[in-house]
Amino acid sequence: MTLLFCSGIDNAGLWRDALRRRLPDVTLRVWPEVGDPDDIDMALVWQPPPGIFAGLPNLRLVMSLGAGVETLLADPSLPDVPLVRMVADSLSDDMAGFVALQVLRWHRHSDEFDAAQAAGVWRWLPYRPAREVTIGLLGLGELGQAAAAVLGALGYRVLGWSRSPKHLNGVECFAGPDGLEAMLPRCDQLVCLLPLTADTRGILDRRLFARLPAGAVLINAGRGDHLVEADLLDALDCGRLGGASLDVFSEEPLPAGHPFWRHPRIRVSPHSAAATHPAQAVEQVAATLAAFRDGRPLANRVDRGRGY
Ligand code: NDP
Ligand code: OXD
Repeated sequence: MTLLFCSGIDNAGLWRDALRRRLPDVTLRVWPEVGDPDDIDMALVWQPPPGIFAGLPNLRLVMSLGAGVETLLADPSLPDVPLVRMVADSLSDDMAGFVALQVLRWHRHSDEFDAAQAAGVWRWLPYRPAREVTIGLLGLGELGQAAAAVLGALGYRVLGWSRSPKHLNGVECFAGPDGLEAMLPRCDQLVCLLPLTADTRGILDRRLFARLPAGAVLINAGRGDHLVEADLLDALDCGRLGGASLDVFSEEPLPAGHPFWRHPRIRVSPHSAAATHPAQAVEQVAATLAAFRDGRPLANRVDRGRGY
């Protein structure tokens, strides 16, 4: 088996070490040093150059280094072979931690206290008990469920929305368009952990913001194209929304001079909510390759019809 690794951001050296240790019988090539393209039968990629697959005629399996696969699905050169996305406990832990960090930051006046400290002012501010604060999650998959568990452990009331109906301990679950309409007016903070698909693109728009309680907070760690940027700016500027934490953007890196950088009610992070750590994620790669070799069903296989 010959595996091509291609990522502009993941550390190829760490991945090489992890793969060699865990899968010594797999031959590794690191983009752009492909060698003979006919040798490559598997690829492990994050946002590879568009069209990359056209030059790999013997590819039998593609694995995504990320959980979201919208970029791969949009590449017409992607062959009709199994596509497996990243699911790892460490990714879920990281995302749950990011969501908790942002929820607490807005709920517990973290920015106001930073500003007060900078001014040398002792400033007490009231806050509601966590059990009276409701957090809505858009997406109840691997990451949404991990976030729900941590928020629940912190005492928050957790609501969650998915495409198919669910029953989850400690989460009041909603599904489908009617479920969303019912959930939104109850959310003090709304967290987007959806995949980007034709159905979810632009979902965070003025219509959705109008359904939230006045002053609600938005946290987007899904994809930048879930958000209609101009609608967010309007909603913040008129007070409909109280703040936003944004980890993902339509254009990444977020361009210099973009209004999000300096908006007083927006907190920007550089697509760092959850990372794929090689030492942990290599276990999923190994499990996928073992199942593939044995002809067993592949876990975390992307359903191309659904788009995630
Ligand atoms: P999953 O596929 O496990 O979960 C997706 C969830 O979204 C499911 O609950 C699914 O519903 C729901 N969903 C999808 N489409 C719709 C729809 N039209 N209406 C309602 N619900 C819908 O994905 P993950 O949790 O693993 O990842 C989610 C996303 O998080 C990724 O696609 C990626 O975009 C983003 N991400 C961001 C990172 C970051 O660092 N910022 C890191 C990793 C991922 P159902 O359960 O019914 O299928
Ligand atoms: C992912 C991501 O999809 O990092 O894993 O956004």
